Amino acid sequence: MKLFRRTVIAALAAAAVAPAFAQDIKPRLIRFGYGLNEQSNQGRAVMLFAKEVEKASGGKMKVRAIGAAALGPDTQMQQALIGGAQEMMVGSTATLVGISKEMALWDTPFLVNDAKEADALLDGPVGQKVIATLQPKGLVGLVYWENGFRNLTNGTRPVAKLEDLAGIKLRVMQNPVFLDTFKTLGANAIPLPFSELFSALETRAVDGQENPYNTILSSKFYEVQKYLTVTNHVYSPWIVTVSKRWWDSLSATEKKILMDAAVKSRDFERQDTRAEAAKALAELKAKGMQVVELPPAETARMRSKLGAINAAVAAQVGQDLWNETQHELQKLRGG
Ligand code: TK8
Repeated sequence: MKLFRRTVIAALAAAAVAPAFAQDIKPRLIRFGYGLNEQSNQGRAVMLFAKEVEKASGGKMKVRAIGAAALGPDTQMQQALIGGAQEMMVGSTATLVGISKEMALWDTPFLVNDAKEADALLDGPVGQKVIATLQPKGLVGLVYWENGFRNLTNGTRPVAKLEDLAGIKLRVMQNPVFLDTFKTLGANAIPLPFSELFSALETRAVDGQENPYNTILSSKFYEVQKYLTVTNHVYSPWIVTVSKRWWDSLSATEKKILMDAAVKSRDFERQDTRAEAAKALAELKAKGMQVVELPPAETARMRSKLGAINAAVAAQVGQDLWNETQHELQKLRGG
């Protein structure tokens, strides 16, 4: 009798901890890879995701967060997800264009003016249409996180006008739109995985790169780059993806646990990233970087050179999606 009562109490206690029902949740190990280090905005948000999943699954679903590209650069992890050798990752949408051509939409220079527009576009119907293109390719996209507005750094000279970019060996992501954008602007653009970037800058294999303030800070690029130009030339999203092969083996409860945690991680990540970015420029100056704010007239000159890039993106993602995007942006701008 005593034993029976104890068992009932234990069962009730377990149910209180994990309200979603045991048989719907199996013990799972989720290998979650990412490119930046643990101390970055990316690392902090992966940690939050891991905690949320463990909590919601009563400790049955464990997330093993593996940062600093220890599982390989974005493109390698994407293939591991497709093949089912890895469960989850977060990385740049830009490195997904070989898998989904529609992802190139987010590479359009100067597409959005601020974070509010970015959130509305990414979380709205356009962003959902782009995410949906991944499923037939073996990936399930859950949510977009903020990487952020990208800015230019280099170790050669202050870049204060278009002509200053001429001949600068600039690392770009492995993505044709970025490559063409910086070639068009006169730089010597070289595609490289992020995991090779610090050492390429250090050895002067390349002179410069472009990334949000947060990454310039967390990856310590200020140690190997003297000049920073505030260009805000494109807003980069990150995207949280799941192996479709693995996803299809999950119960509805398990899928919901992952999706809910992904949404929480997105909201946390955007806030955290924005708070960090607001302070980062001052910190980068304090670390010795020389900062140039690109004058609006120079931004306008750059934009006017990039007309052909926009047309190429429109052709790649399809004119319908492009028009819908422009229409959404007009609505957001009150037009
Ligand atoms: C991290 C990358 C990075 C991106 C880049 O894996 O490659 O420059 O901005 O955030 O996805």
